Amino acid sequence: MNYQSIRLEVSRGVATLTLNRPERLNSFTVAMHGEVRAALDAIRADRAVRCLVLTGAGRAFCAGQDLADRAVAPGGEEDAAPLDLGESIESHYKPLVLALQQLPLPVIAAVNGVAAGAGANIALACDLVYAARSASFIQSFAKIGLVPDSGGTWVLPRLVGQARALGLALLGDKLGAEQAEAWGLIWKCVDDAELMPTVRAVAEQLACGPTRGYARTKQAIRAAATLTIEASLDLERDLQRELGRSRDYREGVAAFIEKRAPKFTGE
Ligand code: T3D
Repeated sequence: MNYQSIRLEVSRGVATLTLNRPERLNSFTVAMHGEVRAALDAIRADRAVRCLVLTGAGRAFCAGQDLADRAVAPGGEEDAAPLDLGESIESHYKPLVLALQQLPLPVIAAVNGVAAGAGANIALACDLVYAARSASFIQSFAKIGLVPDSGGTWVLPRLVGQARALGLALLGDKLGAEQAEAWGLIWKCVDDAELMPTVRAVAEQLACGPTRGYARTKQAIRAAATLTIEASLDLERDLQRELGRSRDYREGVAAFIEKRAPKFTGE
């Protein structure tokens, strides 16, 4: 497919999806949502892809919704067609967050610059978040009278606790990558020049790993947020039963016994 607002590259088992509207800080339009959806469908269908990296072109990761598409004169809503942001969330942002979380392979956000509004929460929907030291996370919604969306109200208190979640969401201040790591909002902050090499190395490592086990691991950990301990134990039992029959498990055990490196296929 010929993409206009994103780039999609696949190499050595790693798909890299780059949001590519740098002049608008990679903010989302309906067209970009459509392209990201198509790319995620293609990645899901491609058995050669075993890890996804999501990043942004230029100096930003993503500035959330393109507000130029939302421009209404203040107080001029009587003349304008009523804007249904709920429809935008239902059709675009909610499916995107769920698609990233349900993709049966590890998804890494390489946050190369500012991640604002939905852009911040889309990064936080990924399984591992690496950020450049100069990057930042901003819950900008408060500044335009909105609620944090794209999973922000769900994920923020779970990651950083209610006090910090409320501080971030109500004040809309910029949170630097180092502080984000210190608070447990993200996995790692690295020097700017090291971001893509670090993420590439981790992605290639994961792409050579037991992908099916990773898929079930992310499924179980994400499900645990709403399960009882008993239900989580039941889920672990069921997943272990499934994975115990996989080629990768047999290969992992054989490699351990034979004192050699395993060759995982994701099957
Ligand atoms: O609407 C729905 O569907 C509901 C869902 C909403 C989800 C959301 O994401 S709501 C939140 C939307 N996003 C924001 O409110 C963030 C807006 N942007 C900013 O606050 C700032 O741009 C940043 C803090 C991200 C970066 O600031 P700075 O000073 O580094 O850059 P800048 O000069 O503000 O931006 C550079 C250019 O990008 C500028 O254009 P120009 O002047 O060079 O022609 C700016 O207008 C443009 N830009 C940045 N963000 C957006 C944007 N254009 C459209 N939409 C944006 N979100």
